[in-house]
Order: sequence, then C-alpha cells, then structure tokens
Amino acid sequence: REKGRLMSASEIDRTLVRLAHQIVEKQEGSSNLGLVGIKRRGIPLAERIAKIIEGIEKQPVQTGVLDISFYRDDLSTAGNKPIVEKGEIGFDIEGRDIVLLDDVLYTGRTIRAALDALFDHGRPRSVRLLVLIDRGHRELPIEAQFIGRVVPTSSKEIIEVKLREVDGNDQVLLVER
Ligand code: 3GP
Ligand code: 5GP
Ligand code: MG
Repeated sequence: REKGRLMSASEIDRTLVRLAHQIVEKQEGSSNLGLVGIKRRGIPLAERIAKIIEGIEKQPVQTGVLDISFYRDDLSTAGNKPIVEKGEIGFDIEGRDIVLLDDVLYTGRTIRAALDALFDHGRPRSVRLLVLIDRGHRELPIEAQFIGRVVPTSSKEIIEVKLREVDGNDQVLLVER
C-alpha cells in the first residue's frame, strides 16, 4: 500500500547533482576516483553520477559493479545473509578512492559483504558509501558519507526506489508492506 511519494524524477535528478558535487569536493577532483554500484539499482546510480562528475571535471570516471544478492527467507529481518556473486568489478581498484553506491541503506549487511568482496579484488586507498535513501535500522557500525535523504521508517515500511533504467520511470515511494 502506497503511503506517499518521497522523491519525484526531478528531485532525484537534483539530488544526484548535489551528491556528485559532494564527491568531487571530498575527493578534490575525480582523477583517483572509482565508483562501484551494488547490484541492481546501485548500478544506474553509479552511471548517472559518473556522467555528472565527468561534466564537472572534464575527464572520464571509472565505474564498476558488485553483484550482491540478499539471501533471505523473509525480507529484512535480523541475521539475513547477503551473498556475493562471482564476477569482475570492471576496473583495477588498487590504490583508488572508491565510492560504493546503493539505493537504500538499511541493516548495513549488504555493505559489509560489499567491503569483503571489494578487498578480495585489491586494496583501495579509501572507501566511502553513497546511498539515495538511508532508512535507518542499522545492525552494524556502517554509515554513509553521501546521502540523498534520511527517511526514518518502521520495519513494516519499504522504500520503493524506481529508476528508469530498471523500472521505466524515476521516483521514490514509501509503501506499507
Ligand atoms: P536492488 O537490487 O535494486 O537494490 O534486496 C534486493 C532488492 O529487494 C533490492 O533491489 C531492494 O530494492 C528490494 N527491497 C525492497 N525492500 C526491501 C527490504 O526491506 N529489504 C531488502 N533486503 N530488500 C528490499
Ligand atoms: P541492508 O539491510 O543490507 O542495508 O540492505 C539490503 C539491500 O536491500 C540493499 O541493497 C538495500 O538497497 C536493499 N534494501 C533494504 N531495505 C530496502 C527498502 O526499504 N527499499 C529498497 N528499495 N531497498 C531496500
Ligand atoms: Mg539495493
């Protein structure tokens, strides 16, 4: 059941522009930067932000992918286990300043698995985290440095992130499961 729209297409656009500028500010440019999108909707987020940063800095931005699926019997109860799928990130992360990107940050377990997977591929100089929505309920000491919006949720609520590359349209909805 839909309880409200948290972001429209133009709000998502503007938020990604802001986050791109924050990354460039924090990294003092983009020459050592590498963006790594997590599985489905982190990937279009990484591609869009890379494009915006390329427009600002006038040089290509490395982007790659981590495929982490969430193994679970029921959605989002404590103790669920993210599974890292085999596959290449797509560029050499050694010595780079990596930004991981995901649509929603919840328990933090996916990001913990992502960090494990990342370090199997090399040793980055730094790793930061970007999420479009931080919905709270962390079960691990993990936080995002670049955040679209903080949305306090109950455990019965779900954030529906729709991105045109995956869903055909751009919006963020709050739904009651
Ligand atoms: P994503 O692949 O685009 O990140 O976790 C797998 C998918 O299920 C995610 O899509 C996510 O959007 C969606 N999802 C929606 N609600 C939840 C939730 O409460 N917990 C988890 N783990 N995934 C959810
Ligand atoms: P985690 O609990 O590990 O932080 O989140 C697990 C995965 O499920 C992440 O990829 C995260 O993006 C996704 N996720 C968790 N809760 C939600 C939610 O309410 N909505 C959406 N769209 N994704 C979620
Ligand atoms: Mg996700």
